[in-house]
Formats: sequence, C-alpha cells, structure tokens
Amino acid sequence: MKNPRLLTAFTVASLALVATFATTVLLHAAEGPSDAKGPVVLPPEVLALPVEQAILTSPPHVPPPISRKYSARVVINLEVREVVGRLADGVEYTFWTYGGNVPGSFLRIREGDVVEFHLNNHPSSKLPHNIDLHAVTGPGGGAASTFTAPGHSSQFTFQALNPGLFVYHCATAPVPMHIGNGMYGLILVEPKEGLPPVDKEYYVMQGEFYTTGKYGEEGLQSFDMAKAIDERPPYIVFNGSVGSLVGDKAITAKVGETVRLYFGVGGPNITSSFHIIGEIFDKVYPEAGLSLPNRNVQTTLVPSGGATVVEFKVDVPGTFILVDHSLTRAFNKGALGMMKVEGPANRVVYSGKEIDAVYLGAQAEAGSDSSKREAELKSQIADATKANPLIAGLTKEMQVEKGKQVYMGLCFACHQPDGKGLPMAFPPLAGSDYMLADRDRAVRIVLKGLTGPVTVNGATINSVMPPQEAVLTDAQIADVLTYVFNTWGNKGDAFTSSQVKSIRNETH
Ligand code: HEC
Ligand SMILES: [Cu+2]
Repeated sequence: MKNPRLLTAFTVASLALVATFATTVLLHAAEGPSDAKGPVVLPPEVLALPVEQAILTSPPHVPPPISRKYSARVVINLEVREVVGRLADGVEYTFWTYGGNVPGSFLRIREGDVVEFHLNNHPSSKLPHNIDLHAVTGPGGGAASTFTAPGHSSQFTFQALNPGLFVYHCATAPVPMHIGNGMYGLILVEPKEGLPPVDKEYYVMQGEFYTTGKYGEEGLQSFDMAKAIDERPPYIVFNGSVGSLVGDKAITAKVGETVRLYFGVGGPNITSSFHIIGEIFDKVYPEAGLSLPNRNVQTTLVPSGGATVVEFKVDVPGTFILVDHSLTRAFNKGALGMMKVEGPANRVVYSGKEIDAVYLGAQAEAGSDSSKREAELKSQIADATKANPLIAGLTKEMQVEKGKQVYMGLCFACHQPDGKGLPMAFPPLAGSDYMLADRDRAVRIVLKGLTGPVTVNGATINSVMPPQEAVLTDAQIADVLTYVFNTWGNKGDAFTSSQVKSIRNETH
C-alpha cells in the first residue's frame, strides 16, 4: 500500500462495490473545504469562558485528571498521519493514525466544555480523512464537518453534553478500511463532579488488522478487504501491535495502589471479552457510562465502537495478563498485554505454589503395546532423519528453542536465567567444566537429582538438586540439556530422547 495510485485504485474499486460507501463520500464531498461556513459566533457567556489547550497523550498514557470546577473553551489540535510501523516482529504495516500512534491520542475534557476542534491532515498523507467523535451531539459526530484533504486543516466546535468515555474514529469511505488501518482513539468527558481519585490510569484499545499475509508473515503487509468483509483478521491486538504491552512496555503498579483502565474497542468489527488474569475488577462502568458501576466483575464485554472503564486495587505482586478472553485471540492473534505489580507478597491472599508432589494417575501405569511400538518407531525415524546433516542442524536449533522453554519454566529458578547460578547455593551451568565433561552424567543429574559436594569451576557446593524424572519427559530433558549445552558460550551436540530413555531405565 505504499504506492498511492494502487491505493486509490483499490479505494475506487471498493467504492464501486459498496454503494453505501459511495453515498457517504458524496455527503462528504458536499461538505468539503469549499463549504466551510466560517467561525461560529459564540454567545457572550461562552466567549467569557477561559480558553485552554488540551493535553494529548499517546497510549498507554492518559492526560492528568481535570481539577477545575468550571467549564472552559478547550482547543484540541489533532494531527492525522499515515506512518509505516511495526505490527509484529518482522511485520510492518502502513498505519493511518491520529497523532502518530494506534490508538490515537487520548483526549480528556469536562462535561459542559465547549471544544474548538482542529483536524490537521499532514501534507505527506495520501488520502483525505475526517473524525467522528462519539462524544459529539451532531451529524456524523463531527465527520460531516471535518472531511480534510492532505495538507489541510478543518475546524468545528461542539459542546460536550454527556459525560462518559467515548470512541472516536475516521468515517471516510471505505470506513472499515480507515478504522482497520488504525484510525480510532478515546475521548474522556469527565463528569462535572469528577472521577474518584486513583493512583494509576492507563489507556488501552483493542482493534484488529486484516493483513494480506497470515499471522506472523514477514514484510510490509497491506489491508485485505475480503478478509475484512468476512471478519477474519489475522491480528487482534492491544494498542496497535503484537507485544505493545509486554516486557518492559508492560503497564506497572505497586501493591496497594488503585488502577483505572480506560479500555476501548476500535474494531472495526470484533468485540472484546476484556479480562485480566489473576485480578478482579472492583468496579466496572459498563459501556463506559460513568454513573453506576458494577462491582466484582471478572470479564466485561466491550462492543466495537464502545468502551469501558475498570478499576481495581492491586493486592499482590506479580505479572498479570490482560486478554480478550476469547482466548485464541490472545494466544494466537496478539490480544495480550501485561501489568507488572511490585511490592511485598501477601501469602494469605496468594501463597504461591505450596507443594509439588508426584501424582501418577492409573493411566500412567503402562501404556498399550501399540503405543510403545509407535514410540519406538518414532525414535527410529528421528534417528534416521538425524543422519541428514541439514535436518540435524535444524533439529538441534528447534531443540534449543524448546529447551529454552523448559529451562525458563523450571531450571532458571535456581540456576538463574543467565545460567550463572548463585554463589554458595546453585552451581553455574554457563561454562560449567563439571557439566560439560560428562554428557551422560548431566542426563543422570537432571533425571535423578544430585546431592553431596560437587566442584564446578573450582568452587564447591554441597546442596541438593531435586530429581526431575517425574516432572519432565525424555524429550523435554533432551531439549533442556541441548539448550544448556548450546547457550551462554557452551557448545555441544544435541541430546536425544533415546539417550535419556536408556539412562532413565538403567539399574544401579
Ligand atoms: C531447586 C533448585 C534446582 C533446580 C530447579 C534445578 N537445579 Fe540443577 N542443581 C541444583 C543444585 C543445588 C545443584 C548442586 C547439587 C549438589 O550440591 O550436589 C545442581 C546441580 C546441577 C548440575 C551439575 C552441576 C553443574 O553446575 O554443572 C547440572 C548439570 C544441573 N544442576 C542442571 C539442571 C537443569 C538442566 C535443571 C532443569 C531441568 C536443573 N538443574 C534444575 C539446583 C537446582
Ligand atoms: Cu481516515
């Protein structure tokens, strides 16, 4: 979609297909720049109001609460930009934005304010755009007055009559394409009496992307109208990209703080079952009407073109996962974020894992002869394929990746994520002369555990490593050892399941 002529051709084609879009465009053409009516003559009592510039923030940030107790004339300058950005690792997309981000800048005003709204379409844009703010009472929510060509600026005035949290979006034809390219955001109209004070406020919006390529397919992706019509998005994400709220981009809070999330759905089509794993919403303002909250809610449904406000106190530390609880969207399409909470644990509210004991169901007893034979054949096939050096290389790489998952789920707690261990407590695996000297012994240690003094790189530790034979499969042990033997500067061949199996079965 970098080629403007292609884009226009595409737009025209979809217009021809969808008659209603054509009507919308005619409407906008009739209210184009030539139709401007000139500035409104405001009555003296409005002219007497103090004038303020709105503070705009990009997600996940929210402008500060409004402390004034009177109405104002608020000037909002919002800029439309078409920008190439990251949709996922290795995946780029030409986003159409309000303010350079998806979702667009967060706008915050007060019930009764009179807003002088300027929509500025950057000269580098290829297309005209407009804005429909759901907070506006008037035709098209402003869309009819803001159709703005590239390099132009439109102005209109509205009064915020209703408090609430409202979606805004582009309403230029084809509307689903403009929204689907990222043209949506939230505007908060604080009630006159204000909102209850909280410690942290954040801004999150869900929206889906209809890329021509499959999820994760690399390169610059363009908008696929057929997938949009069928509502089959490869991506459903928070804040405009996969991983926008994970790792060091996670939102944060401290134990004891109250958090308020302004959560909206830009769509264009898919609703959200918004949920935070391990947290209960103390309050939900359903559909973002800011009057009566629901209390003690697990999951709240947010319509496309709608929003919600949720509040909760964080009671225990840890990482809490924000999801659309239609879970393949979270785990396969990107609708997943994180909130990291720091502070002292409260082991009564949440103890952490207390006991990990072996439990062998009746099932585990034998395994039928044919499944045993199947396993044998599989391992023969695996061994035969490994004879091929190319496959051997790829298999090892895959084992390293799988092994990393095992390591980060289990071994890291003692040997540390960087494999360096902890002095006097846990020996290092990175560069361990002891481990690297004897591969079978390494398998045996993971299977059966290790006690008594052990000297690694000259330092002796006398502690206990718990056996993992009931916890890990042969394949998992082969993978994790392949990982630790090929990470942090260590070098070694891959381990095989059959090697682990024969050591598991050896008698002492
Ligand atoms: C609960 C803590 C703990 C966990 C979990 C753990 N280990 Fe250990 N590991 C130890 C301790 C303690 C020792 C030293 C035991 C001793 O002093 O005899 C050790 C020793 C070792 C050694 C030999 C010493 C060396 O540094 O070369 C290897 C290899 C090893 N562990 C690998 C692993 C792998 C792989 C995993 C994950 C599958 C794992 N360990 C999980 C605590 C742990
Ligand atoms: Cu637009």
